[in-house]
Amino acid sequence: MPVETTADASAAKSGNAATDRFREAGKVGNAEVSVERVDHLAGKLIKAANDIVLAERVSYDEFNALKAWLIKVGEDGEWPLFLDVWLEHSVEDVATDHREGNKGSIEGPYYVPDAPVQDSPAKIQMRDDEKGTPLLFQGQVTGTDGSPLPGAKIELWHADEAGFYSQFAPGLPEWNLRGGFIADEAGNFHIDTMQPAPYQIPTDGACGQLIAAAGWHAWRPAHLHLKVSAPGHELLTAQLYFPGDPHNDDDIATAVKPELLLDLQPAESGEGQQVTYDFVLDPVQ
Ligand code: MBD
Ligand code: FE
Repeated sequence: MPVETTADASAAKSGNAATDRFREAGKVGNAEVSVERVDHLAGKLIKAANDIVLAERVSYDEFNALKAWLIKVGEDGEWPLFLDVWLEHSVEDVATDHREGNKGSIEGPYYVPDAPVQDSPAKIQMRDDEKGTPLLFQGQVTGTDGSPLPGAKIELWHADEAGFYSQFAPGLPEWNLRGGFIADEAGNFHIDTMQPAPYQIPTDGACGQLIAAAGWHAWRPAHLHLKVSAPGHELLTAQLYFPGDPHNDDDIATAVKPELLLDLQPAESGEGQQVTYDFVLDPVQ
């Protein structure tokens, strides 16, 4: 078997990896959803679809195109991608609209738990010849009452300069550009990483087929993914974005919020950029 590289990346590989990851994440089969709630929600969804068919006079050709496409979404393992791109942002809004601390954003399909953890200050795992612009990401984690949260954990994961995520595109070291970081006794963290590229969702799978058929674009703006946690506080899942990215205003995943834009400065080290971004966590209710 020849060694795989990122040139061998495909929709089905990243999609099936995301599907496997979801199955392993312990989110399946442990939800308590009552018969009444399923009746209500599934009933509403089916009625909404029927209303569209009747109002838009959907033909058998269109119905069969939908059926074939839904089959392909499963074959390509792209249900996590499809749902996270086009639906998760609303679920995230509902889940977090009570918060007074930081705005969050969607997790997306490419989180992997249990990345290697280091004490801050630290450098995220990357290849010796990792390409791109160095990025120093630093800040402080506090509670909504302003008190610092010593030992808060910041998990960071993001794409590389070519737009690939380790463990979802072949040919990358397992934990490349993924890691956990423990803030110091004042809640401060300091992480050296590399600026990610804008991300185009795979074009050669079912989601790409829909995007092409509808004449949409497949881009997400460049982003950092984060989970910030501290005992007694709600887990914050967020993404942070780079001002000036052409897709900040038309993210395919509708996951950009003004509060999540970074204020980048030239790095004091002289290499690349640096940014300070503080996190405020809500207490557990
Ligand atoms: C991503 O990198 C992502 O963050 C989301 C939400 C969907 C697809 C790819
Ligand atoms: Fe992402």
